[in-house]
Amino acid sequence: MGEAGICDRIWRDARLVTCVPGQPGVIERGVVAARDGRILYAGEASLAPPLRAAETVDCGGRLVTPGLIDAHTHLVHAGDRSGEAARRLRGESYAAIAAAGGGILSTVRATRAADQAALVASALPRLDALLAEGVTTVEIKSGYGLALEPERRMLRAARTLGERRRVRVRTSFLGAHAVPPEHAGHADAYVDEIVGAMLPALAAEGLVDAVDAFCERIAFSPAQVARVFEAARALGLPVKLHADQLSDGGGGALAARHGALSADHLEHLGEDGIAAMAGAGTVAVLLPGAFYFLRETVAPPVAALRRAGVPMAVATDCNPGTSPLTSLLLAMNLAAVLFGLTPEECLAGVTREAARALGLARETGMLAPGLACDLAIWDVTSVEALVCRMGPNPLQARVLGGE
Ligand code: DI6
Ligand code: FE
Repeated sequence: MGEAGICDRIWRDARLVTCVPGQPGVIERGVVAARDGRILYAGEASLAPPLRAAETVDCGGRLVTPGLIDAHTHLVHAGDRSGEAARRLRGESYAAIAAAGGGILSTVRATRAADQAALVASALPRLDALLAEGVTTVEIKSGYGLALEPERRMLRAARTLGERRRVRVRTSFLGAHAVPPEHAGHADAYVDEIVGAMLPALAAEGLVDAVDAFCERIAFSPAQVARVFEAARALGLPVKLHADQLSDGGGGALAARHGALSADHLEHLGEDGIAAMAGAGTVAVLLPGAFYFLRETVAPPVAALRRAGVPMAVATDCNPGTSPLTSLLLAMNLAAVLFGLTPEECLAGVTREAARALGLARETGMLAPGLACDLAIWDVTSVEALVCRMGPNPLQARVLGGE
């Protein structure tokens, strides 16, 4: 504790949910103490060491959780694909629309045409919607540039968002999202460019916190993804994967083999993939917004993931095509209703497990000594009341790094 529990700020009379494994679901009359942006103590007031602080915040019995973490977003993009979604509702398929030049490539055209300031300006309202619901950490992917210059603009826009708002931003380079038109029919040549030119340059500029890829029949093969992952490893960067979303392509197992932080989507994940992920400690990031918006019918194998002890995170997948969702609270509700997660699993999925999925388990995601003091303070008294509603935003305050 050091210096007799002197701290900068104390939050008292909280109903605390620490999300630390083994601790009670809710700690009544909890207290959180922070110094230099880090948690000194989080737990029952009656068990706390003597604490003295310049400022005390009375939580009035409100629920206090770790700040929320959205571990999978495509927040930075240009263009509008709502017309395309309406065509899908009239019966056209995602694949047919993509084949006719729509889909990801339509967003690529719009994003390539946008400068960095425009990318930041269009992403800010989406980011603000997340922050208004208690998000303190957000992952942002590239992947709509698909060439060095526009991918760099997307990643710089993501970094700029982190400077314009009080939020921790983690970037993922998703050059292997789709094959760009100039390489149509030559995916391997595009992968050559990713591993030989794009990734090394962007990593050298400090723009890449992790490397992602889309492993799917309509995107990149396991062998192509493996090349991208090997290039990431050579640069010391962690990897993650869009895996088994539309078909079982062995993506979960591939991610696990490469020690991935996470494998995301996983609707069609098979038994082998589950076992491999459990063995590797790869987090399953569930994205119920895309499942809902694409009107999918095969849900990820949540019961089997739970049995195998695979950690499960929940994220928005905020993107213009398959999950135009800017509410992590609604993602939690969808994960409960559509995938069968318990309210506690939903909360752990946007805190502790989401931090793991970003390689931030030692930084945030739980209320425990030494971690960043990232809090969300809610005008509700139970975790159920956060998850089992659609629309209300009970956030009362958001704290990042003790502020
Ligand atoms: N899976 C998805 O659901 C999104 N990307 C991906 O790899 C789709 C992105 C889009 O349609 O723009
Ligand atoms: Fe995605």
